[in-house]
Amino acid sequence: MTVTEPKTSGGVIGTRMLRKEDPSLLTGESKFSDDLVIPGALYIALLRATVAHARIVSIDTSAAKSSAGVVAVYTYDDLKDDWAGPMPCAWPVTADMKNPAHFPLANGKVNYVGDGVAVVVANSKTAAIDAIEAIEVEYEELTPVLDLEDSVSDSTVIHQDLATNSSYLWELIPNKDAVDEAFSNAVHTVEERYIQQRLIPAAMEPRSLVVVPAPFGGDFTVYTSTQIPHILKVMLALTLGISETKIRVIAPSVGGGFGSKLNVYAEEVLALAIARKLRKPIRWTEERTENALATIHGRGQVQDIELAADANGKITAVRVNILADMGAYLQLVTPGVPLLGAFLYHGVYDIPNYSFSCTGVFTNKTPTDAYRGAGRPEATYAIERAVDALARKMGVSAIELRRRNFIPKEAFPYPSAAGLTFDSGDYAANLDKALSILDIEPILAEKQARIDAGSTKVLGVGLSFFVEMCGLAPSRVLASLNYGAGGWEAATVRILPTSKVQVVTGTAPHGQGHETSWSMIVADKLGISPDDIEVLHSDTAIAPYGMDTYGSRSLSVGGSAIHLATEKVLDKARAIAAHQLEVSADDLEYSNGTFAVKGSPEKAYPLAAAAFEAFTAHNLPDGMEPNLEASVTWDPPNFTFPYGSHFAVVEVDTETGKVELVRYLAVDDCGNRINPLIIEGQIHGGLVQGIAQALYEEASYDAAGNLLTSTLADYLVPSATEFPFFELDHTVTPSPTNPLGVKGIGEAGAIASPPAIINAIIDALSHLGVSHIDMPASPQRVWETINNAGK
Ligand code: MCN
Repeated sequence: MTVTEPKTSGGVIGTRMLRKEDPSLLTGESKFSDDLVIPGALYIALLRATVAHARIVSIDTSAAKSSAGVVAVYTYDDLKDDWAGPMPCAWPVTADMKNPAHFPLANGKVNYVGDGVAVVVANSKTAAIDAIEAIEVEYEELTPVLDLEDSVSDSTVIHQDLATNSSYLWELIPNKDAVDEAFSNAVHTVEERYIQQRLIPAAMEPRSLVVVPAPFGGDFTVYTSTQIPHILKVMLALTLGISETKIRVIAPSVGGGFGSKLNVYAEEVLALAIARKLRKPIRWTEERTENALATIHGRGQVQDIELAADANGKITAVRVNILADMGAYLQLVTPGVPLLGAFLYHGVYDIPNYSFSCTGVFTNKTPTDAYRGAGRPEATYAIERAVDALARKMGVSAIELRRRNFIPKEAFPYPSAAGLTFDSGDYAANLDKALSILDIEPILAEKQARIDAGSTKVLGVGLSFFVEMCGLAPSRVLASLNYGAGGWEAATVRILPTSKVQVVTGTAPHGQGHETSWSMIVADKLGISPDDIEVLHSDTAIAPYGMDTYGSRSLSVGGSAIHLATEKVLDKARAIAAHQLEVSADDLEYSNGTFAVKGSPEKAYPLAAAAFEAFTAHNLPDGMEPNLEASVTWDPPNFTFPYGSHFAVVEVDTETGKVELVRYLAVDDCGNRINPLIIEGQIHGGLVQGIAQALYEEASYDAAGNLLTSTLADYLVPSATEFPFFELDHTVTPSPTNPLGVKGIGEAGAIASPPAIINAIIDALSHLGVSHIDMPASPQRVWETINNAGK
């Protein structure tokens, strides 16, 4: 694939079109799973473990069973024949990866606070929740394993049958000797340890589902708040032993996922199993505290990173060892999350020698899995902090050191030492643009003036220059990583007899504005109004297959499939027009909904006429099938590699430790831009989540393994008032790996921002001897760091 410019002419791509989705979302017309009115539905509620690690001695459900409104109460033993196998993990990263059997309800032992112990089925939500209280469970408590390094020592083993807490060791060490040699010859080295705290995704809409059995025929419709209706359908079929043809999954409007709804959850399996057993609709919506306990967490790593550099600061090697917290069980893609970062610990730098290893370990905590950026924020944080540490050690500016090490633009497509091929980039130009906007000199002067005046409000500037791999695909590369699904995407474009257009996509948007973007792609190509285009998605009965939405893949893979299907349908329309005009298709040019003979514009044939002709099929070219419709399944040849410079300017109060974000500038490059308004919204959202990781959020546990941050009063999700207005700009290096020349943007903000903030805080405090601080940089932690500096 060598396309470097989008083949667009319609003037729609690149415009700030308002999102088509918003009027119905803002007026409440859009329906979420919990809004659906399903007569006769029963409700389920789960009794969850209140201890982190314990054997279940007994469960007494008798009182619950006789509670008002209760239809049934089930434990593992009651349902063990209702599923065909354990909960799925679709990413066995190594052949010998250890994966404990994980069932929707605990089998004799609980492994984290929140683990499901029993399920009540009742005729109202309140009756189900009340009956939960009546279940008596006797536990024999075991020592909880909470710390990653304690876990590795195996002093207490969580899953006895595995005989170890280590799930896997995954290594990417293309040439160990060369790495060792680079470190022996290095003039400068840094050796850093960073902690990636656990985060709670906290989507605004909690998880919610309704399973409706058909009155006859054994079919089920599963309405669920998911990012992956297609993958979920396959997984539910396999886990429950139900023919895939009998399951239809519909994701109605979904109020955010951020990776947490890229999963198969116990409640989905339980609801379907119980609906099958009782032949009744079953519904469930999680409480906010259940969301904190029983929806996956993100991050959770201890990162050791070392850099070797020559006298000039040219980095010659990077060596990384990670301990990754799997939590109590492996969810759908838990083990693979660190691998999504494994190839990026050299960042945007031309580092010839690379060594990465990751040990995935179990703890008695909520399972982890993909959270916005999944692996790539971790990698970016480590390399961008380590480069700053090296610059401090060498006494050169962090900006200058980055310039000395950038992959030069002439080197693209760039074969990285980690084994990827970076598609395109011009990092120096992007940094130049950011610096021209930032105007750093007055900020540095003010910073120094405040230090000289002995001010307690000090300033710092932090830079993070990120690159990520997204647009998850190609299938063959995902196969080499043992990922259990493809990376392609499917699209159908139909021009209907009335010349309205239907687009069917396999992507599953949950806040990303696909209905708008996909309409724009088709409108641009066909020269029609985006309002005449309807996008159908997130229903497995409408789109037979798709690979869903995650990994900032939807535009570069799904959008490209739509673009190609539109070209294909236009070719068919062109053939119809040529037949009607009795000319060769090559003699026709197309613009704004009409084919015309080149040089004779009066000889014209509208697209609308072709659409109607394809419907009546009265006079089609010989052998042509009726209907104006085309389908494409697109599997790109490579990932895409968006990048950008992010600058944070912070003011730190040295007396209270409070950090105030004064400015935040992001200059992103996501290749060609379909809708700048949506792009900016995506960057804003990502930035808020990344900055929240740096400053506010942490899933904290006590020594017994209780989650201390299980409400939004304790878990500090910031709001708009915590942020300055973000300054955004961009550069454009089209990706040569897809026909639109686009790269993903959905995760960029969350990937880039944490190191920008922490580097800025360290910059503000370095004159006090501070060279390290962990996230979140809460006022208390900053204050303690200042007071411990130099001790
Ligand atoms: N876009 C564009 N031009 C580009 C790149 C993107 O106009 N060059 C537009 C796309 O057309 C699309 C949107 O930006 O409308 C995001 O596209 P893309 O980067 O392909 O990402 P996905 O659509 O695959 O979304 C997934 C990504 C991920 S992985 C997480 S996590 C995330 C995110 O999107 N979760 C979100 N954004 C979110 N936004 C909301 N509101 N809620 C979430 O849960």
